[in-house]
Amino acid sequence: HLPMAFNTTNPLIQVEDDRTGLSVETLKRALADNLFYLQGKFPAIATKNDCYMALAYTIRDRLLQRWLNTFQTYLNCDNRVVCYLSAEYLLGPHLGNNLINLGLWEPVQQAVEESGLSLDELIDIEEEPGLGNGGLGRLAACFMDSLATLEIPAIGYGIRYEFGIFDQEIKDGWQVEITDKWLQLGNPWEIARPESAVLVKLGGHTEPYTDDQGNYRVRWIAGSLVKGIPYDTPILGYKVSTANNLRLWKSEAAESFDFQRFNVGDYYGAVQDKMSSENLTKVLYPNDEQIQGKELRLAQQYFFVSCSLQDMIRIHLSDNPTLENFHEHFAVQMNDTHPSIAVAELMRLLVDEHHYEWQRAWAITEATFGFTNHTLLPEALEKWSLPLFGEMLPRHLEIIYEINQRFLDQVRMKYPNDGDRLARLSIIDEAGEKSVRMAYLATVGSHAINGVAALHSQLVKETILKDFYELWPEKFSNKTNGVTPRRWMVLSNPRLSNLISSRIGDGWIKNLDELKQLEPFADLAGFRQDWCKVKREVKQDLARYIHTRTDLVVNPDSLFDVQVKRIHEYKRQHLNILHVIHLYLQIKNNPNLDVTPRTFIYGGKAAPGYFTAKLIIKLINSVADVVNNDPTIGDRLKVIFLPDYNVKFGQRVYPAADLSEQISTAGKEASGTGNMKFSMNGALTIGTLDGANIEIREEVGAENFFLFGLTTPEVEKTLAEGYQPWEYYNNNANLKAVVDLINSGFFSHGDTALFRPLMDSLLGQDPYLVFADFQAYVDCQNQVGEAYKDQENWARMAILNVARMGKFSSDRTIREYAEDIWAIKPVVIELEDLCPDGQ
Ligand code: CRA
Ligand code: PLP
Repeated sequence: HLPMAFNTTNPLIQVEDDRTGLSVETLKRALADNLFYLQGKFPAIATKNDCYMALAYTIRDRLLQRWLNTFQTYLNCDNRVVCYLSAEYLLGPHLGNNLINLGLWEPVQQAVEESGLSLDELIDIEEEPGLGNGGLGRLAACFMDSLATLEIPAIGYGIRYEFGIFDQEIKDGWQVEITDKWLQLGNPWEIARPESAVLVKLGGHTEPYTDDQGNYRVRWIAGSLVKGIPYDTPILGYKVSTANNLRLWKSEAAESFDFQRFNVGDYYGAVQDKMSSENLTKVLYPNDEQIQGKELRLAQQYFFVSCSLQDMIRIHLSDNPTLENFHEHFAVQMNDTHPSIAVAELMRLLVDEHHYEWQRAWAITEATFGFTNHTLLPEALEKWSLPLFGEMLPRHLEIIYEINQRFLDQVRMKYPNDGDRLARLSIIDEAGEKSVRMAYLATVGSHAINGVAALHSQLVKETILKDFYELWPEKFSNKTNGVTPRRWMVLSNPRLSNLISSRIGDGWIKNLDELKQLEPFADLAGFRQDWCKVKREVKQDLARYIHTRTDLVVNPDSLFDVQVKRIHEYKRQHLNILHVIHLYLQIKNNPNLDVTPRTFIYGGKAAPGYFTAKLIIKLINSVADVVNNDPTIGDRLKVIFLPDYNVKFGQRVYPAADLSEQISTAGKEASGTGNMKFSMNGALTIGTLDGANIEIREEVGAENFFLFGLTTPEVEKTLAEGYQPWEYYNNNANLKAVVDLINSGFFSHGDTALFRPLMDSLLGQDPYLVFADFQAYVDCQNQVGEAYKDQENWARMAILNVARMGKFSSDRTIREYAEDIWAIKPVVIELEDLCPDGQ
C-alpha cells in the first residue's frame, strides 16, 4: 500500500495541482516553478537545457502516479511478470514519446509556446540514452513500449552505462569516435533507488562444507564485492495508465573506502577499489555482432544479471514464503546470449543460497527462462575461455560442468554410442582453447528458444542449434520482430500520421492492422496528391537538416535513396557505393543520359576496431567528394554520409526516404527492423530475400517491392562450389570499370594504396558475394529509377506498403511472446487511488 502521506485522495494531504494539473495555465505555472526551484534559474538566464529540464520534470510529475500505481498493482496481484534481460536498450529521447503516450502534446505545446519557447527545440535538446549498438538494443526499447501499451506486467533490466554508444564525427572522410556524455547535464527521467542496492561477488574460490543437517554444500568465497545501485525509468504505454519500470544497474564500490588501508596511510590504495568497481558499468562495448572476449565484458554481463535476479528474488519473497513458485511469478527472457549467465546464476542462488535440491532448482530455472537468438554470424557467438571464466566466476563454472554432465547423460540415453554428437552438444567446447558456449547454456536452460524472423528461425534450427532442435523440437519457435508505431510513425512522422488519421481515424496507432483501411485510398488521385505533398514536405525537412549538418544542398525532388544502419560487410554498404560509382560512370560516358536524379544518403557507425567497415565509410565519403563537386553531374547525383546515426537521426530519415536499402547477403541479416520503419513510412524497398524482408515482401506484395540477388541456398551453393569473385570482375565490364576506377586512385587523389585492402578482399574472397550480386543489383536499381518517373504509380505503391505493414508492429510481436512463451495476461492499471480508505 502507498503510505498515507502520498495518498492523493487523503483530504489531509493535498498533492499540489501544479504537479498533476493538465490545463495550459497549470502547465505553464509548473514549467516556471520547475525552472526556478529545480534548475535554480530565472527565465532571463536559463539555458535551453534548463528549459528542457524544467519541462521534463513537469511531465515526469504527471506520470509518477501511473508509475507508482503500476508497481503497486503488480505487487498486489497474482499475475505473472515478464522480466526482459538485455545488455542494451537503445531508447532514444523520452520527452516527445512521453507526450504522445500521455496524450498531452497539444496542451504542452501551447503552454511551452505561451512561455516563449518552442516545443520542437526543447525536444531536440534532449541527449538520447544510446545504451545500445543498433537493432538488438532498439528492439528492446520497442518491446518495452509495446509491453506497456498492451498493459503487460513487465520489468526491463539492464546496465546504466555512463558512456553509451560513441558519437561519430567524420574527419577527412574517416570515422572518429567521441565519448558519449549523455549524463553530463543530468537525466530527469531516472530515479536512483540506493535503498534497493544489491551486492555482487566476483573472483575468489569455492569451498565445500557440510551444513548443520549434514548436507554437502558449496560456498563461494569472493575475491571482491561490487554494489549494484538501481536507476529506474518509467516506460509509458500509449493512452493507458500502465507505466512499467526499466531498471538499470550502476556499479559502485561495496565500501566507498577501504578503511583499514586508509588508516595505515594508503590513501590511493584505498580509493583503488572504488575506482575499479565503478569501471564495471562505465562504457558500452561498441561492437555490433562481434564479440570481444574481454574480462570486463563478462563482468558487466554477470553484474547486471546477478543484480536483476537478486532483485526478482527479493520482490518474490516479499509476498511468497518460498521460491518454489518463482517461475509462476516471473518469466525471464534473455535478449541474445549476453545475459545467458543467468541460467547458472539462478541455479547458484537456488542451490547454494536458498538450499534447493538440484533437480527442483533445475525445474524452476528451465520453466523461468526463454532465449532469443539474434544472429548466426560465427564472430558474434559468445564463447568464454575456461581460464578467464573460472577466474571470475569459479562457482558458476562448477555449476555449468554439473549442468553439462546431467544434460549429456540425457543425450547419451537417447543416442547411445554417439561420441560426435556429445562433442557437438557439449556446453564446453573441448576443441582448441576450451571454452563455454553461451548459446548452448542458454538453450539448455530455457523452455523456449526463438529466432527473430521466419527465415532466421528456420536457419537456427538447421545450423547453429541443429542438434538441440533434434533433441527438443517443441522448444523452438519464431517470433518475427516488430517496431513501435508510436515512436516510428506518430512521433517521427506527424504529417503522415495526421494524413492517415484524417481518413481512417487513429485506431491504427494501437492496432496497426487497421492501416489496411488505407488500401482503397491508393486508387484515389486526390489522396495520392495529398500523400505526395506530405512526402515532399518531409523530404524538405531532411534537406534542411542535411544543409545545417553538412552545408550540402540536396534537391527534395530527387529520389532519396537511403541506407542507414551499422556499417558491416554483410549489410553491404559497399555494394551500394559500387552502384553509385557505376551511375557516375554512366553519366560521365554519356553526359546527356536521362537518369532519375538521386540523393544517396548513408548513415551508420563502424565498430572502432573494424578496419574494413571504417574503410567503407572512407570510400563513401571519397566518392561523395568527387561526385558532389563534379559540374557535369549537377543535380543528378548527390552522395551524403550523415555522421552520427542514432535514434534521433533515424526519426528524421526514415520518414523522408523514397527507397530503403535492405541489401544484405541472403541468410546473414537475422531480421532487420530498419526495413520495417522505412516501409511503414512509405518508402519502397530494394532488397534481398533475407530476414524480415521476405515477410515484408509477402505482406506488401511482390509487385510493390524491388527484389534482387541470390537466395540463401544459392549463396551457400556458390560458396561451396568455390566462389571466384575475380571471374565476375573479368566477365562484367560494368563491374570492372567501377573497380578499376577505385584502384586507379581516382577517388583518393591518386593514392592507389588507400582502398586496396577493400578491393583485394573483394577480388580475392568476397565472403558476402558483393560481386556475385552486383549486376542483379544494378539491373534492379534501373527498374527503381524507371519506376520513380511515374510518380502516381510510385505513390500508389508507397500507400500500399504502409497499408499492409500491420504485421510489423512490435505489439503483434509482444502478443506472440506473451501467449506462446510467457503465458502472461494484461493487467489494467487504475488511476484512482489504490487504497482510498488510507490503509
Ligand atoms: N545486429 C540482427 O543482426 C536484428 C536485430 C534484432 C541483430 C538484426 O538483423 O534485427 O539483432 N543481431 O533482432 C544481434 O545483435 C547479437 O546479434 C542486430 O541488431
Ligand atoms: N540503429 C538505429 C538507431 C535504429 O533505429 C535501427 C532501426 O531499427 C537500427 C540501428 C537497426 O537497423 P537495421 O535493422 O537496418 O540494421
